[in-house]
Amino acid sequence: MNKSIELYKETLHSFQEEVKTLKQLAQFYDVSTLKEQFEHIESIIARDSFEIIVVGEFSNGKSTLINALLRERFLPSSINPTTAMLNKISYAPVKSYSIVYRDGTTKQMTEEQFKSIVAPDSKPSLLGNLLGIEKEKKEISEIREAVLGFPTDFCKNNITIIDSPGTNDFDAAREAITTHYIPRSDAAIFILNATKPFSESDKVFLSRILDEHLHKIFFVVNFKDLLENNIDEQTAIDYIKDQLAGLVADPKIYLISAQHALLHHIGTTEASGRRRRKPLLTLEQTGIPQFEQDLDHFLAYDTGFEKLVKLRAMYDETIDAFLAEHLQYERSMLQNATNRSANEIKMLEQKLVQLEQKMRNNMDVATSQIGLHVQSLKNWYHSELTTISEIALSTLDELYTSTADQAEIKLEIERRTGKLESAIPKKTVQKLEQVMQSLFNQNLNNFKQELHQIKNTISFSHSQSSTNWNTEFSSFEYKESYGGFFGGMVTWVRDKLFGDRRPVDVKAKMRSQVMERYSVHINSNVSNFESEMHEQLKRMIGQVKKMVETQIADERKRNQRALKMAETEQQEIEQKIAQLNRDILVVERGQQHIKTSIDKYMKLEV
Ligand SMILES: Nc1nc2c(ncn2[C@@H]2O[C@H](COP(=O)(O)OP(=O)(O)OP(=O)(O)O)[C@@H](O)[C@H]2O)c(=O)[nH]1
Ligand SMILES: [Mg+2]
Repeated sequence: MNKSIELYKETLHSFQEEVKTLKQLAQFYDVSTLKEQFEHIESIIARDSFEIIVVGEFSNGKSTLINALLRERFLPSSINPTTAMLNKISYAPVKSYSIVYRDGTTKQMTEEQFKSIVAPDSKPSLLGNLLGIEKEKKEISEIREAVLGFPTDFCKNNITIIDSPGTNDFDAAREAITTHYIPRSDAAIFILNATKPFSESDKVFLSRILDEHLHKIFFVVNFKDLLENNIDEQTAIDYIKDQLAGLVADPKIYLISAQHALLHHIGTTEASGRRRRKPLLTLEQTGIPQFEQDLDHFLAYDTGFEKLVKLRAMYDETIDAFLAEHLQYERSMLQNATNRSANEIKMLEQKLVQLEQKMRNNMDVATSQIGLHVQSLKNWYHSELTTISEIALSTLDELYTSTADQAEIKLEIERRTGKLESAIPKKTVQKLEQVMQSLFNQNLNNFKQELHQIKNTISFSHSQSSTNWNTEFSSFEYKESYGGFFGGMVTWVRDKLFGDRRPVDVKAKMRSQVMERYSVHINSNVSNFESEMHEQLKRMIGQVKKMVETQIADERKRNQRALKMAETEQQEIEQKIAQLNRDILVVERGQQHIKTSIDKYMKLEV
């Protein structure tokens, strides 16, 4: 049959292997529609026979044409709609008739039984057998198809010819043929009627056949004998060619008379003894010999080719859908996802670095301003001490008399200055707080806000919960150490003032005592205070700096955890993308492989 049957089988085999892989992939990606499509292709590959289906409107001569090819009135035919179901005719050494029911069961039968079921109207039932007809009709609805054997060379080499029921608009049978049988067939004989060529319904039917990748179609125009002359014949052919233009490239059109050819073939050998009409056309004129020759050639040489063309078209369509709608689509989605998280990570890192730098600058500025603030603190402290000293001396002047009790005076001085003195540490703390506020408050609030924003970005993308953010910057830990300084100073002053009891000129002595206590040490006290304030502010700024750094470091750590998560996600996504890339490559290579092996086969065939 085929010049290259081995290569054909080889090509089909590699096709089968590719489809198997792809079916598994479709299953892996859970695309059931494609999986079904691949299974359908598999079923076509697995089927060893070549199926050629005869289609067309009812009474166009489908059954008669097949009979002419078989050279026997094997299938029933009549002017009424006749063929009621699909008849599949394959080679068998002796004629055989069987019916396949919808439930899958098969029933062998005699020719008579078969004809009464398959074409009940072609053989008028006895009037009294009305019940029988009803029964037959009911039976037809349960039948899926008839499988017939016939001893003919035409069907040798696994060729099956299928006679289909006639169709017209909105016909259920047509629907079943187009949706169920056409996609399975490898080629078609489309029968038209020369006296009413290419109706609108023919056109609709044809476009559906073409949609199903059935591209090998023989256009057979029957009833040639009913045309008056050559001019009519040419007109019919031209009209059909016109109609097919744009739908089918280079269509093969045969003008035939199936009935007249059949009459020629049956000749005098027909045993039935029925009355025969004298053939009006010669066998050559029936167009059948030419058609037969082309069909034979096609069946002998081109069936494998046709099957592969059809398979490749279905395969390409399925692969394209698989690639574009599933694999490549999914890949681009995942690629977008990785770009997004990579950008987020970069952005967060950058923001933290910027914030850290900004805070360092703020600290530097604050440190450089320490001197300025210490100067004003020092001035304030000096004036406080001076005021206290003045109060002390004026109190002595006011109260001193020679009879006055010295202890009383000292007590009064102590009373008047004590409140002011003891208020100094508290006031100093307040002043320091003011200084810190003027140095940092705005900065720290901004810092807080900015860090918060960064955290939000992180928690938005990676849902990390924030901890400890409510640490307040206002609770500095400088009060204790500052209190220590003043405590020491007060003790020292008290010892100086009240521990000494030398008997000298009483007022002068008292005055010098007051001076010693309140005035003499003002400058050294102020200078101690100054260096202490300097240290304090430095320490406080250092604490703020540490706090900021800790906050940022914490954020960094958190960010790093988020990064790790993002990276793991990214790794997963990248793994998926790599998997998709591999699978896309598998699909593309498979497609290429099929293309080359089919091309190789076709080169040999042409
Ligand atoms: N004059 C003439 N009549 C034909 C020709 N071919 C078929 N017929 C007749 O047309 C009628 C219909 O033929 P069938 O073969 O039953 O047509 P069909 O397409 O199988 O019809 P359905 O099975 O009903 O769809 C029959 O009476 C045939 O004898 C032909 O070439 N010329
Ligand atoms: Mg028929």
